[in-house]
Amino acid sequence: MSLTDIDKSLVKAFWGKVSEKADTIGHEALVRMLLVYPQTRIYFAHWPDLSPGSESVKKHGKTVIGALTDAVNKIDDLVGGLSALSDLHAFNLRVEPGNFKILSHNLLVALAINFPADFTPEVHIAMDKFFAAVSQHLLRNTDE
Ligand code: HEG
Repeated sequence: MSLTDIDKSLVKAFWGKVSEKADTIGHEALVRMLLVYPQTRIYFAHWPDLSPGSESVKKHGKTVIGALTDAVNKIDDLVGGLSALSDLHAFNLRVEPGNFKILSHNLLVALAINFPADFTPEVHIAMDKFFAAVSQHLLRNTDE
């Protein structure tokens, strides 16, 4: 399911608001992912501390949100925009596909909690499709 022009403008407008709380969103989404879906912890076993508020979790929350902001800015060329990250996740980290759905779900939860009024069903659909598109490109860097 590809992003329509309407989806793209909803994502851009909503992400504009998100930027004021970007680090909180990244941190909350990761915290939930690691607590609610503990099978995801295996990828971060090399961190000294995986608990909420730890330096590693906070730092990675910022990293993921930064990459998503980048992707919003390159929403018309996700293939090119995400190619380096795609190689990392597919070949180096070998993240199993199901984990992208888990992270996307937790991002949606964090967004809904922090922006209850702006997170309308239309925005929900657009963000869901956006995360699915980003995940797809991180899993396989082609536009087949
Ligand atoms: Mg990934 C590193 C973004 C899903 C596990 N992830 C990174 C980095 C970015 C990023 C920007 C740093 C890249 C670098 O150092 O050059 N990740 C990113 C996005 C998404 C995603 C945008 C999906 C929306 N990552 C993801 C998932 C897992 C995962 C689902 C596993 C559950 N990422 C992962 C790990 C690292 C990164 C283990 C290395 C972390 C570290 O060692 O600090």
